[in-house]
Amino acid sequence: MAEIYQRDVNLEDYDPDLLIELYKTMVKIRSFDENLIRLMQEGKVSGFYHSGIGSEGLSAGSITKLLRDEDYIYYNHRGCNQKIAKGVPLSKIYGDFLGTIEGTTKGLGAGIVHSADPSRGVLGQAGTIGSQLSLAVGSAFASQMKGTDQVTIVYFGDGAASRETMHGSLNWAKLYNLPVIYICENNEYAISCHVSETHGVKAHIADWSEGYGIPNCVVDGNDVLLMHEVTKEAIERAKKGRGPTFIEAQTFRHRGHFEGDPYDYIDKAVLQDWKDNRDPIKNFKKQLINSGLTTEDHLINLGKQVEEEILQAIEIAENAPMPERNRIYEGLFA
Ligand SMILES: Cc1ncc(C[n+]2csc(CCOP(=O)(O)OP(=O)(O)O)c2C)c(N)n1
Repeated sequence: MAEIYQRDVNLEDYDPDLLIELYKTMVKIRSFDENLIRLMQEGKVSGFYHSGIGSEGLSAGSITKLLRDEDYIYYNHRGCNQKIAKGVPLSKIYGDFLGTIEGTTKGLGAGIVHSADPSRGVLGQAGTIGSQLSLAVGSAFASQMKGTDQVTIVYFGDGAASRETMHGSLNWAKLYNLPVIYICENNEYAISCHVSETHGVKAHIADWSEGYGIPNCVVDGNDVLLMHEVTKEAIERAKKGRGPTFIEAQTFRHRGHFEGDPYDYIDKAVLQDWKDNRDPIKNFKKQLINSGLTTEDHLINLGKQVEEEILQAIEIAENAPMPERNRIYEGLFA
C-alpha cells in the first residue's frame, strides 16, 4: 500500500530565494485565477474555466526551481497553475482566454484546454480527460531514445485516474523505465462524483501504480515544501535512469468544477476546513513569518508587486488585436 510521504522540513535548511520564489509563484497563480474570474464576470472572457484556487502548492512545489525549459509537462484542465509555474508569460495565458493574438494560440481563443508552449516544455493537455497520460510516455520515450536527461511530468485528476489510459501509460512507463513522473491531483471530486464512487482501489489512487512496480507515495499536495521534496526525489530517480514515480497529491478545490457550478454537492464544513486550515498560501506564509526569514510587510509588498504584474499582463493581452481571418489556416496540415 502507498506510504504517506513525510519529512521534517526546516526552513533554515533552504535557500531563502527558493522559499520566496515558491511563495511568490503561489501568490501569482492565485491572483491570476482571481483576476480571470473577474474578467469572466465582466463578460470579457467566455467559455469554461476550471479554477485552481486552493491547489497552488501542488504546482509551485513540483515545478518552481526544479524543472528547466527543456523538461516537459502535460497539464490538466485545472492547469493554469502549472503553466504559470513553468514560466509561460501571464499575458500569453490571458491572451488565450481573451482570444487575442497575444495568446500562445495567436488568437484561436483556446482558453485552457488546447494551448501549448513548446519553447517552455509545456506540451499541452489533450481534448479528453486523461489522454495526456498516453502522450506523456511518448515524450519520455523520446528523451530516453535521444539520451537526454529531460524529465516529463504529467498532471491529472482523480477522475482522470479512473480511465484506462492511466493503466496503459503506467505499464509502458515501467516496461521501458521511462523518465516520467505522474502527479495525480486528488481533489476528491470529478465534477460531482466523490473519488470513492469512481475507483476500485479503496485506500489510495497511488495503489494502482504498486501493481506496475512503480515507486509511489501519497503526499499533502497543499504543503509546498513537501511537494518540492517529493518531486525533487522523483526527478533525481528519473535522471539516474531509475524510471517512473507516481505521486498522489491530496488537495481540495475551493470553487466548483467550473465557474458557474453551484458546488452544492459537497459538505460545506469540509470545504471551510480546507480553506481555514489547509490553504497552501496561508500556511506557508505563517511558516515563513514564524521562521523569522521574512516579515508580514515584506510579503504584503510582494503580493502588491505580483498584482501589478498581473494587471500589466491583462493590459497587454486585452490591447492586442484579434487575429486576421487567415489565422485559421496557419498550422493547418491536410
Ligand atoms: C474522456 C472524458 N470523459 C469525460 C469528460 C468530461 N469531464 C471534464 S472534466 C471531468 C472531471 C475530471 O475530474 P478530475 O480528473 O478529478 O479533475 P478535476 O476536475 O477534479 O480537477 C469530466 C468528467 C472529458 N472531458 N473527457
